Amino acid sequence: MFQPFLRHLEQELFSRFELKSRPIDPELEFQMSKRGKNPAMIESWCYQSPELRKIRYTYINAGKMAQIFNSVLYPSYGYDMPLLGIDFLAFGQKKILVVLDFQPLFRDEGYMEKYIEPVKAIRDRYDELAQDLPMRFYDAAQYFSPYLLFAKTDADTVVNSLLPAFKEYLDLYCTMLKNLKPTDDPERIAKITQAHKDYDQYSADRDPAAGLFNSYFGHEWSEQFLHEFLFEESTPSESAKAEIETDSASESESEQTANV
Ligand code: BLA
Repeated sequence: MFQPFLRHLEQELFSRFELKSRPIDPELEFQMSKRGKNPAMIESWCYQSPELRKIRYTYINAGKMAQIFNSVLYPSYGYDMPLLGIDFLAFGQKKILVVLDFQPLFRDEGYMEKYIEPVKAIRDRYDELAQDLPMRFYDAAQYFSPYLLFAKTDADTVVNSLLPAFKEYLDLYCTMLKNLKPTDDPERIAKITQAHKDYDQYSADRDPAAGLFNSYFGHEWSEQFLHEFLFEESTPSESAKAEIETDSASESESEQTANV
Protein backbone atom coordinates (compact mmCIF):
# COMPACT_ATOMS: atom_id res chain seq x y z
CA MET A 1 0.00 0.00 0.00
CA PHE A 2 2.74 2.51 0.89
CA GLN A 3 5.58 1.25 -1.33
CA PRO A 4 5.15 4.16 -3.80
CA PHE A 5 5.72 6.56 -0.89
CA LEU A 6 8.93 4.80 0.10
CA ARG A 7 10.17 4.83 -3.49
CA HIS A 8 9.34 8.50 -3.93
CA LEU A 9 11.08 9.41 -0.67
CA GLU A 10 14.23 7.59 -1.78
CA GLN A 11 14.22 9.09 -5.26
CA GLU A 12 13.70 12.58 -3.96
CA LEU A 13 16.34 12.39 -1.22
CA PHE A 14 18.93 10.67 -3.38
CA SER A 15 18.51 13.21 -6.15
CA ARG A 16 18.61 16.29 -3.90
CA PHE A 17 21.13 15.41 -1.19
CA GLU A 18 24.44 13.62 -1.03
CA LEU A 19 23.43 10.66 1.04
CA LYS A 20 25.73 8.40 2.95
CA SER A 21 24.47 5.16 4.41
CA ARG A 22 24.27 4.96 8.21
CA PRO A 23 24.68 1.33 9.17
CA ILE A 24 21.96 -0.33 11.26
CA ASP A 25 22.52 -3.23 13.64
CA PRO A 26 21.57 -6.23 11.42
CA GLU A 27 19.24 -7.50 14.15
CA LEU A 28 17.28 -4.26 13.91
CA GLU A 29 17.58 -3.73 10.16
CA PHE A 30 15.43 -6.68 9.23
CA GLN A 31 13.22 -9.06 11.17
CA MET A 32 10.60 -11.56 10.28
CA SER A 33 8.01 -12.78 12.71
CA LYS A 34 6.05 -15.97 12.38
CA ARG A 35 4.34 -15.53 15.72
CA GLY A 36 0.88 -14.74 14.50
CA LYS A 37 -1.11 -16.43 11.76
CA ASN A 38 0.43 -14.11 9.17
CA PRO A 39 4.15 -13.55 8.82
CA ALA A 40 5.27 -9.96 9.46
CA MET A 41 8.41 -8.36 8.10
CA ILE A 42 10.00 -5.17 9.28
CA GLU A 43 12.81 -3.49 7.36
CA SER A 44 14.57 -0.19 8.00
CA TRP A 45 16.93 2.16 6.20
CA CYS A 46 19.08 4.99 7.51
CA TYR A 47 21.12 7.73 5.77
CA GLN A 48 22.75 11.04 6.45
CA SER A 49 23.88 14.04 4.42
CA PRO A 50 25.50 17.36 5.31
CA GLU A 51 22.00 18.87 5.78
CA LEU A 52 20.32 15.88 7.39
CA ARG A 53 21.98 14.14 10.30
CA LYS A 54 19.51 11.25 10.25
CA ILE A 55 17.02 10.03 7.69
CA ARG A 56 15.30 6.89 8.81
CA TYR A 57 12.41 4.96 7.41
CA THR A 58 10.78 1.68 8.22
CA TYR A 59 8.35 -0.54 6.36
CA ILE A 60 6.26 -3.18 8.09
CA ASN A 61 4.68 -5.69 5.79
CA ALA A 62 2.28 -8.10 7.43
CA GLY A 63 0.34 -8.72 4.23
CA LYS A 64 -3.36 -7.97 4.49
CA MET A 65 -3.09 -7.58 8.27
CA ALA A 66 -0.85 -4.53 8.31
CA GLN A 67 1.15 -2.27 6.06
CA ILE A 68 3.03 0.55 7.78
CA PHE A 69 5.40 3.18 6.51
CA ASN A 70 7.08 5.30 9.19
CA SER A 71 9.82 7.86 8.76
CA VAL A 72 11.51 10.82 10.41
CA LEU A 73 13.92 13.30 8.81
CA TYR A 74 16.21 14.96 11.36
CA PRO A 75 18.11 17.99 10.04
CA SER A 76 21.70 18.51 11.16
CA TYR A 77 22.12 20.43 14.41
CA GLY A 78 23.04 23.67 12.64
CA TYR A 79 19.48 23.90 11.27
CA ASP A 80 16.50 24.62 13.49
CA MET A 81 14.10 23.29 10.82
CA PRO A 82 11.17 21.18 11.99
CA LEU A 83 11.54 17.41 11.66
CA LEU A 84 9.55 15.78 8.89
CA GLY A 85 7.35 13.13 10.48
CA ILE A 86 5.59 10.43 8.50
CA ASP A 87 3.36 7.69 9.92
CA PHE A 88 1.09 5.83 7.49
CA LEU A 89 -0.75 2.76 8.79
CA ALA A 90 -3.13 0.36 7.10
CA PHE A 91 -4.71 -2.47 9.04
CA GLY A 92 -6.54 -4.18 6.22
CA GLN A 93 -8.44 -2.03 3.72
CA LYS A 94 -10.80 -0.75 6.37
CA LYS A 95 -8.62 0.88 9.00
CA ILE A 96 -6.19 3.32 7.45
CA LEU A 97 -4.61 6.07 9.54
CA VAL A 98 -2.22 8.62 8.07
CA VAL A 99 -0.15 11.33 9.76
CA LEU A 100 2.24 13.71 8.02
CA ASP A 101 3.71 16.86 9.52
CA PHE A 102 6.47 19.42 9.76
CA GLN A 103 7.12 18.81 13.46
CA PRO A 104 8.20 22.07 15.11
CA LEU A 105 11.13 22.07 17.55
CA PHE A 106 10.16 25.47 18.94
CA ARG A 107 6.86 27.30 19.02
CA ASP A 108 7.60 31.03 19.20
CA GLU A 109 5.87 33.26 16.70
CA GLY A 110 8.94 33.93 14.57
CA TYR A 111 9.66 30.22 14.29
CA MET A 112 6.10 29.26 13.37
CA GLU A 113 5.93 32.07 10.82
CA LYS A 114 9.18 31.02 9.17
CA TYR A 115 8.80 27.25 9.09
CA ILE A 116 5.13 26.38 9.54
CA GLU A 117 3.12 29.08 7.76
CA PRO A 118 4.52 28.09 4.33
CA VAL A 119 2.87 24.68 4.81
CA LYS A 120 -0.61 26.21 5.01
CA ALA A 121 -1.06 26.66 1.26
CA ILE A 122 -0.47 22.94 0.69
CA ARG A 123 -2.51 21.84 3.69
CA ASP A 124 -5.47 23.89 2.46
CA ARG A 125 -5.65 21.85 -0.74
CA TYR A 126 -6.06 18.60 1.18
CA ASP A 127 -9.01 19.20 3.50
CA GLU A 128 -10.05 15.56 3.33
CA LEU A 129 -6.70 14.60 4.94
CA ALA A 130 -6.83 17.16 7.77
CA GLN A 131 -9.58 15.83 9.96
CA ASP A 132 -8.74 17.39 13.31
CA LEU A 133 -9.04 14.00 15.04
CA PRO A 134 -8.39 13.85 18.78
CA MET A 135 -4.99 12.46 19.82
CA ARG A 136 -5.00 9.67 22.35
CA PHE A 137 -1.27 9.11 22.75
CA TYR A 138 0.38 12.40 21.89
CA ASP A 139 -0.30 16.02 22.76
CA ALA A 140 -1.06 17.89 19.54
CA ALA A 141 0.36 21.10 21.04
CA GLN A 142 3.76 19.52 21.69
CA TYR A 143 5.49 18.42 18.48
CA PHE A 144 2.71 18.81 15.93
CA SER A 145 1.91 21.80 13.75
CA PRO A 146 -1.49 23.34 12.97
CA TYR A 147 -1.05 22.12 9.39
CA LEU A 148 -0.51 18.45 10.00
CA LEU A 149 -2.32 15.96 7.84
CA PHE A 150 -4.06 13.48 10.13
CA ALA A 151 -6.87 11.32 8.78
CA LYS A 152 -8.73 8.07 8.94
CA THR A 153 -9.14 7.29 5.32
CA ASP A 154 -9.44 4.67 2.57
CA ALA A 155 -7.23 3.09 -0.07
CA ASP A 156 -8.50 5.31 -2.91
CA THR A 157 -7.73 8.48 -0.97
CA VAL A 158 -4.25 7.15 -0.23
CA VAL A 159 -3.54 6.94 -3.96
CA ASN A 160 -5.45 9.98 -5.18
CA SER A 161 -4.86 12.44 -2.41
CA LEU A 162 -2.23 11.32 0.09
CA LEU A 163 0.41 10.55 -2.54
CA PRO A 164 0.26 14.02 -4.17
CA ALA A 165 0.08 15.65 -0.72
CA PHE A 166 3.13 13.67 0.41
CA LYS A 167 5.05 14.78 -2.69
CA GLU A 168 4.21 18.41 -2.02
CA TYR A 169 5.12 18.29 1.69
CA LEU A 170 8.41 16.56 0.92
CA ASP A 171 9.26 18.93 -1.90
CA LEU A 172 8.63 21.98 0.29
CA TYR A 173 10.63 20.39 3.09
CA CYS A 174 13.66 19.71 0.88
CA THR A 175 13.49 23.15 -0.76
CA MET A 176 13.24 24.92 2.60
CA LEU A 177 16.18 23.00 4.01
CA LYS A 178 18.32 23.57 0.91
CA ASN A 179 17.71 27.33 1.12
CA LEU A 180 18.83 27.62 4.74
CA LYS A 181 22.25 28.56 5.95
CA PRO A 182 23.26 26.56 9.01
CA THR A 183 24.07 28.49 12.17
CA ASP A 184 27.49 28.20 13.77
CA ASP A 185 26.35 29.79 17.04
CA PRO A 186 27.22 27.16 19.67
CA GLU A 187 24.41 28.30 21.96
CA ARG A 188 21.79 27.89 19.21
CA ILE A 189 23.27 24.54 18.23
CA ALA A 190 23.07 23.39 21.86
CA LYS A 191 19.38 24.42 22.00
CA ILE A 192 18.61 22.54 18.78
CA THR A 193 20.50 19.45 19.97
CA GLN A 194 18.50 19.47 23.20
CA ALA A 195 15.23 19.89 21.25
CA HIS A 196 16.04 16.79 19.15
CA LYS A 197 16.81 14.85 22.31
CA ASP A 198 13.56 15.96 23.93
CA TYR A 199 11.65 14.95 20.79
CA ASP A 200 13.19 11.47 20.86
CA GLN A 201 12.48 10.99 24.54
CA TYR A 202 8.90 12.24 24.22
CA SER A 203 8.29 10.03 21.18
CA ALA A 204 9.86 6.92 22.69
CA ASP A 205 7.87 7.35 25.89
CA ARG A 206 4.57 7.65 24.03
CA ASP A 207 5.04 5.54 20.91
CA PRO A 208 1.78 3.68 20.31
CA ALA A 209 3.72 1.16 18.19
CA ALA A 210 5.31 -0.47 21.24
CA GLY A 211 2.46 -2.97 21.63
CA LEU A 212 2.55 -3.85 17.96
CA PHE A 213 6.34 -4.40 18.00
CA ASN A 214 6.06 -6.49 21.18
CA SER A 215 3.42 -8.71 19.69
CA TYR A 216 5.38 -9.39 16.51
CA PHE A 217 8.99 -9.31 17.60
CA GLY A 218 9.09 -9.63 21.39
CA HIS A 219 9.70 -7.16 24.16
CA GLU A 220 13.48 -7.14 24.16
CA TRP A 221 13.78 -6.53 20.42
CA SER A 222 11.13 -3.80 20.60
CA GLU A 223 12.88 -1.88 23.35
CA GLN A 224 16.14 -2.10 21.45
CA PHE A 225 14.52 -0.99 18.19
CA LEU A 226 12.84 1.93 19.94
CA HIS A 227 15.87 3.24 21.84
CA GLU A 228 18.73 2.25 19.57
CA PHE A 229 17.20 2.93 16.18
CA LEU A 230 13.93 4.85 16.06
CA PHE A 231 14.61 7.32 18.86
CA GLU A 232 18.25 6.78 19.68
CA GLU A 233 18.62 9.99 21.70
CA SER A 234 16.13 8.56 24.20
CA THR A 235 16.83 6.41 27.23
CA PRO A 236 14.57 3.57 28.37
CA SER A 237 12.58 4.11 31.54
CA GLU A 238 13.69 2.16 34.62
CA SER A 239 10.55 0.04 34.53
CA ALA A 240 11.18 -0.91 30.90
CA LYS A 241 14.75 -1.93 31.73
CA ALA A 242 13.50 -4.06 34.61
CA GLU A 243 11.02 -5.73 32.31
CA ILE A 244 13.73 -6.68 29.83
CA GLU A 245 15.60 -8.47 32.58
CA THR A 246 12.60 -10.72 33.11
CA ASP A 247 11.87 -10.92 29.43
CA SER A 248 11.29 -14.63 28.98
CA ALA A 249 8.28 -14.32 31.28
CA SER A 250 6.86 -11.20 29.68
CA GLU A 251 7.14 -12.31 26.07
CA SER A 252 4.34 -14.83 26.09
CA GLU A 253 2.27 -12.28 27.99
CA SER A 254 2.74 -9.55 25.42
CA GLU A 255 1.72 -11.98 22.72
CA GLN A 256 -1.60 -12.60 24.44
CA THR A 257 -2.33 -8.95 25.12
CA ALA A 258 -1.41 -7.81 21.62
CA ASN A 259 -4.31 -6.16 19.88
CA VAL A 260 -3.10 -6.54 16.31
C1 BLA B 1 -0.58 6.58 15.80
N1 BLA B 1 1.37 5.15 15.09
C2 BLA B 1 0.11 5.34 15.64
C3 BLA B 1 -0.40 4.08 16.05
C4 BLA B 1 0.55 3.12 15.72
C5 BLA B 1 1.64 3.80 15.14
C6 BLA B 1 0.44 1.62 15.94
C7 BLA B 1 -1.74 3.86 16.71
C8 BLA B 1 -2.78 3.56 15.67
C9 BLA B 1 -4.13 3.39 16.30
O1 BLA B 1 -4.70 4.39 16.78
O2 BLA B 1 -4.59 2.26 16.29
C10 BLA B 1 2.79 3.13 14.61
N2 BLA B 1 4.65 4.57 15.30
C11 BLA B 1 4.13 3.51 14.66
C12 BLA B 1 5.21 2.80 14.05
C13 BLA B 1 6.35 3.46 14.37
C14 BLA B 1 6.01 4.55 15.15
C15 BLA B 1 5.09 1.55 13.29
O3 BLA B 1 6.85 5.35 15.64
C16 BLA B 1 7.77 3.21 14.04
C17 BLA B 1 8.18 2.40 13.07
N3 BLA B 1 4.06 8.85 14.67
C18 BLA B 1 5.35 8.80 14.27
C19 BLA B 1 5.67 10.01 13.58
C20 BLA B 1 4.55 10.81 13.60
C21 BLA B 1 3.51 10.04 14.27
C22 BLA B 1 7.00 10.30 12.98
O4 BLA B 1 6.12 7.88 14.48
C23 BLA B 1 4.41 12.13 13.03
C24 BLA B 1 3.87 12.39 11.88
C25 BLA B 1 2.19 10.44 14.48
N4 BLA B 1 1.06 8.29 15.00
C26 BLA B 1 1.14 9.64 14.97
C27 BLA B 1 -0.09 10.16 15.51
C28 BLA B 1 -0.89 9.07 15.87
C29 BLA B 1 -0.12 7.89 15.55
C30 BLA B 1 -0.43 11.63 15.65
C31 BLA B 1 -2.23 9.10 16.51
C32 BLA B 1 -1.92 8.98 17.98
C33 BLA B 1 -2.90 9.59 18.92
O5 BLA B 1 -4.12 9.41 18.75
O6 BLA B 1 -2.41 10.26 19.88
